[in-house]
Amino acid sequence: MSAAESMPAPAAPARTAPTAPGGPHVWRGIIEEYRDRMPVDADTPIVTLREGGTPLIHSEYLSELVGCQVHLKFDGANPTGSFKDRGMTMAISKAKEAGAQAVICASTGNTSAAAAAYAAKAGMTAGVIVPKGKIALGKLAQALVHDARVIQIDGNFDQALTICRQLAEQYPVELVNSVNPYRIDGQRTGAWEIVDQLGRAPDLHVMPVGNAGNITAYWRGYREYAADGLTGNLPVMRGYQAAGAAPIVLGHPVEKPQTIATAIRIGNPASWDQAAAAAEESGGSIRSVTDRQILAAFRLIARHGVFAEMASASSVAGLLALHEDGELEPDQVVVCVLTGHGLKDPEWAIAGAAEPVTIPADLHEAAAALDLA
Ligand code: AN7
Repeated sequence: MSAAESMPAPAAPARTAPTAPGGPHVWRGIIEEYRDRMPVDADTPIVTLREGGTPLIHSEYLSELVGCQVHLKFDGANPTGSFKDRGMTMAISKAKEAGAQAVICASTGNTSAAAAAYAAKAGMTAGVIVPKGKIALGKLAQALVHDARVIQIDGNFDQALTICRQLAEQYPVELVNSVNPYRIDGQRTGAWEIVDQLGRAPDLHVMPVGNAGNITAYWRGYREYAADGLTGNLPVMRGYQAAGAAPIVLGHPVEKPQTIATAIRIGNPASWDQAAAAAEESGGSIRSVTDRQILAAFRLIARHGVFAEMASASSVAGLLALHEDGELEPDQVVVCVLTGHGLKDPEWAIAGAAEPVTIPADLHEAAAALDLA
């Protein structure tokens, strides 16, 4: 009898594959993982790229430097390379449930990348409006590769958002910026993951602030877990804007925001009041860091193995500023959120690095170039 004859006949393929197959070690995406806390029911079509479940990375270097236990929540490890996927899986699933065929958003880059990807997965059309010349190349590439309709304006994010709000009011398109409450619902999962990963909430939570949706979502997430007894403590929330785009710090909108951290180049955040409330209720603050501080933090974490984008580095810049100002208590548990991946904008990485060495294809030359010989 040949081996082939002893093999059982292949099972007939299942008529419909489950939407989220996998055993106990397979991450199913934030909606399935936290289904009982999400505004979905059995009929909601779940549009997912298996976002979330991102690493919480303990930083020995930063811990030693500031005298605390510092963890980096690396949301650059999401499918489109930023935390926006957490909100977008919810917003696009609910848009699909409502029968929408098209979605629209304004963006400094990451929201448009996520909207384009999730709309493509759902078989919907995405329109994205971005400030011309002010979004990272990788983010533009993402919107284009997923066939979004990309509109560039001679203007900034705030103006783009105004146009998108009006489009959604006057035309049959669903707005998927974070003024869409489902976006915030999805982004709460970042806080839940941190508590699930640490076994408690951190003492101090540090993050970038742009349009201010994410800090709103994190604070809600922590409070909900605390209300349900899943954490006994709540963190102090500290948000960091870029100094040239710091409306909440200044107390008034900034008409012409400027910063190298283009993701948070926002002068009139939509969730301003909620962000201010999160800071106040938690005993924290919204402050600013300069582009120089952001760039230094970007390089520092990269030198220790984590490549996050410029805007994300504002959280670490903020932590370092707290340390320098003597505002950290020893041995606190700290989480800095790294919201997006450094690969979004490789130009920044290359700009600050030494030129690669070019040699003939030769062992001895290689050994010499590496200072081995
Ligand atoms: C990497 O993509 O606003 O305070 O249009 O991409 O919730 O706005 C991006 C924001 C932080 C700020 N880090 O979060 C957009 C957009 C990264 C970001 C923020 C953004 P919010």
